[in-house]
Amino acid sequence: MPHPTISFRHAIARQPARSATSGLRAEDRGAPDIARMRRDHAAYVEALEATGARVTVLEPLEAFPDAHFVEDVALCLPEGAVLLKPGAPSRAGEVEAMAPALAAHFDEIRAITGPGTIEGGDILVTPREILVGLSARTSREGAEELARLAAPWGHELRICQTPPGVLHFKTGCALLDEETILATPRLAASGCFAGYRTLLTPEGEEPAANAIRFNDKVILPAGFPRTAEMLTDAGFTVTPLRNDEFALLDGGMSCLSLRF
Ligand code: CIR
Repeated sequence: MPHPTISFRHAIARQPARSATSGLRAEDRGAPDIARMRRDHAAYVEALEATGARVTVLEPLEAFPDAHFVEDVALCLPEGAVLLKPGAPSRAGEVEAMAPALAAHFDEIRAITGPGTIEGGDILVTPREILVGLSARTSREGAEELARLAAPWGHELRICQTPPGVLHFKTGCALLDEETILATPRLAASGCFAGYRTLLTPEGEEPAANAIRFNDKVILPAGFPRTAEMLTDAGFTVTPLRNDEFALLDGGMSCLSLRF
């Protein structure tokens, strides 16, 4: 049976802007439909709220097409928040826009100043450590600066590698409970989850790994029935949510919220 996990009382999300049609993507598979994207975003917020959490939904930012992927610009820890430094130049200005929302919840806010870069999608916080996957967006210098900022709060950071060609570390993994990680076989094969219990996405269902455990739910992108069944059999309560539009922009379930 799943172990109890850290509970979340708040989340911050941001509505997609009309400019989201020009969001970054590794491969152009067509522009997302904004109306559908907003409907799916609303369903996501509702799913978080249904667990009893309060969700702050920020206004769209037309100047920043990827700004609804709020996870990448900040890290929320129990002791305080860290403003990050995206590796995508077009996303740099999103950080400043997030600061006021964090100030409403955190007394202590630190900031990555560079020269390294680090995006939240590359950070997996577990009860024992902070795992950071180096990627095209997250540099060793960025990870090391985060390690220095988080150490006085009692957090240890371990540097891993996001597989080449994969946008973010958490594109391929999610923390399901205090000791269990859902991961793609490719990411798990790197050995970075040694000491954890891992559940692997079945072949062909790798995008399902971009999931989140939020209070009593595992929120999973819809369309991955074998993963959903595996998690249900393992004792988790699974909530599948449509993710087609966000997937066109390389987004999954974790990137749409900051959770604390
Ligand atoms: C980007 O390339 O930055 C966005 N289109 C997608 C960001 C997804 N973020 C995440 O998985 N944490």
